[in-house]
Amino acid sequence: MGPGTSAIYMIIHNNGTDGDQLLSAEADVATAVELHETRMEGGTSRMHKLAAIAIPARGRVELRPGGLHIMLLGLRRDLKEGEQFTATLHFERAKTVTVPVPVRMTAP
Ligand SMILES: [Cu+2]
Repeated sequence: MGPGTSAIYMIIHNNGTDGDQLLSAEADVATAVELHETRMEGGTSRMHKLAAIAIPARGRVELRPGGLHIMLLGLRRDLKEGEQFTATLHFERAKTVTVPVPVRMTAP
């Protein structure tokens, strides 16, 4: 997505009876991690920083190219296809969740 940046995509499930919110994320491969949403505006896609991503009760939210994503900014090193790093997600209710993130290259 540009030099020194990348994005994390995943599906977040909430099996609970209460809604939850993803509040922030961390990954040691990046100096900054932000919650983003890509939206089309006047024919061009632009990314917006979000304060949180809501996960509905007994529902799921898909983070995917062209939509919601976790943005990695200021990568500390090149990410290589096939490697894996760890991301830490902070939720309002579920608290801290650590997930493995496999690296895949996508066409620019
Ligand atoms: Cu982004």
